Amino acid sequence: MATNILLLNGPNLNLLGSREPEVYGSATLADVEHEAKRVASAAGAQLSCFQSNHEGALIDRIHAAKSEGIDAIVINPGGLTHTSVALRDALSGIGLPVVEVHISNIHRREDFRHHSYISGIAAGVICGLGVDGYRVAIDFVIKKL
Ligand code: CA2
Repeated sequence: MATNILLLNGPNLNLLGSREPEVYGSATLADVEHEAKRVASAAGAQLSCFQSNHEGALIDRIHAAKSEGIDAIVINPGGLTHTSVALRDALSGIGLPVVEVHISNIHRREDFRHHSYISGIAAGVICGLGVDGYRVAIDFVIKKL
């Protein structure tokens, strides 16, 4: 059976490519999702995508993942990274491997971005590689998890 990956993006990542290109680059979320599907498909895996600006919608999608046969989650939780115990509990509650991705290097930015509630339950964390980090995470999930 093909590896089944869920790519999640949190609040404001729908704005990719439209503002702050110096921080987040010029690729749009549609570009990121298209490339993620291409990379997964080339490796014989399946990938579905979901973005929401709502914490509860992300948590509902995470809960549904288990019964849908998802094998691993790649997530950029956006600003919820630094605030959401609930998102962490949802991810740890379903027991699937998680890779956390940040486009920017959160450790070079404001102090409040240095702590992640997600990293402690993630198999791996990628930050600062721009949108290439999504591809690295997907490659890792397919080859190692
Ligand atoms: O570097 C990342 O990927 C972040 O997860 C992005 C979050 C930020 O709160 C995290 O600290 C780091 C913000 C996403 C907002 O994305 C935008 C994209 C374009 C324009 C405006 C916001």
